[in-house]
Amino acid sequence: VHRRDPSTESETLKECFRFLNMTSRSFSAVIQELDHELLVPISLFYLVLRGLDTVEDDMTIPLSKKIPLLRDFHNTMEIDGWQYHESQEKDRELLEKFDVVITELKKIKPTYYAIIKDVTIKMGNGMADYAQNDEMIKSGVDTIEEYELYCHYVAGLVGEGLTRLFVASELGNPKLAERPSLTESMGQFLQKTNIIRDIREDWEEGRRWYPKEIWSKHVDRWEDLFDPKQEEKALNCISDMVLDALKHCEECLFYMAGMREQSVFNFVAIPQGMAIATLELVFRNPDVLKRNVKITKGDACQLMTECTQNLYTVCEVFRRYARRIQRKNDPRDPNYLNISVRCGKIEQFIETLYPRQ
Ligand code: PS7
Ligand code: MN
Ligand code: MN
Ligand code: MN
Ligand code: MN
Ligand code: MN
Repeated sequence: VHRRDPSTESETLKECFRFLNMTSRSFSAVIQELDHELLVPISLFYLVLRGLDTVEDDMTIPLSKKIPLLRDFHNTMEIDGWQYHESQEKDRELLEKFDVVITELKKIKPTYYAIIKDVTIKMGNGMADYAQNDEMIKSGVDTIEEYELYCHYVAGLVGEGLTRLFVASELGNPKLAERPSLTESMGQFLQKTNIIRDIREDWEEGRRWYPKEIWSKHVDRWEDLFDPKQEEKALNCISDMVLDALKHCEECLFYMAGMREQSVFNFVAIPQGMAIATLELVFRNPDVLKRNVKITKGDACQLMTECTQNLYTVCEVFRRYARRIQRKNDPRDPNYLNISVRCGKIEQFIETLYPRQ
């Protein structure tokens, strides 16, 4: 069922949907299948955060301009006619015509608007705290705690905002709002996967999100991860990062068990399924150190089918990829045993949800 009805849409809203299709590969389709009540609010939520992220990612904007832009974005998104023409990023057209998003934001229910604004305040300030720059002597994150705080700002808060929208619209189980750690895990799992996969691209752009607390166990200098002679150590470092991301799986499955509406279930489950498949793809894969890897179209299609059914089929996806990670696990990896135990725990958890006789 297609929930959009273009005949009732204003020109500015049509433009917003064009931006949604232009800027998001994985989210645009699932967002547009959402229940009518949340379709426009979540599309605009996405575009606001995409605008903020376009500023964050643009390494041609000096920090003296970028930091105030990020910190003030929640005020900026209320200024009629506001546009930004100084970005060099791929999605710069969104900022160049951001006034259409502002126009449409003013039409949504105040409850929904307040949630979007609250997340924008917190995310913009968090991004500003972590803004990196190549002239900086100390660049990148040091501890796992700092790494998780960054993931909280850019993804945990999205989860929080979405959960508040699901509950406010009565499409989500109100009990979810009482379990912030489940919501946080949903965001952490997606963001950590993105960071693990983007190691090479982020480094080429002058950013480093892997925490020193993890990579320094494997190499002396960050650059050594990209030295072909030290490939084995780099793969062990990626394993360490994958092991850390896998700790969120059980809470993600638990969160998804709380969904009560099919379009919302699909919207939350598809990205999670893509994430576990991506973790399996990057695990012990030397290509990650050289270029951006992506799951195949065929795998993505199968995942879409499986993640739009029910919790059981999503559990099957998690179990399949946990087993594939087990199979690729290398006894020479210092985390061999930890990874094996972690994958076993995920399988056990699924077993408790759906016991076999
Ligand atoms: C469902 C409880 C409002 C739908 C969905 C734009 C993707 C872009 O792509 O390295 O490598 O450049 O710069 C929890 C989505 C977390 C976020 C974070 C799930 C908004 C989104 C802005 C919570 C998505 C995780 C930056 C920040 O990384 O990316 C539930 C909707 C979700 C946007 C994502 C992305 C961060 C990001 P890239 P970056
Ligand atoms: Mn980005
Ligand atoms: Mn970013
Ligand atoms: Mn321009
Ligand atoms: Mn990234
Ligand atoms: Mn990027």
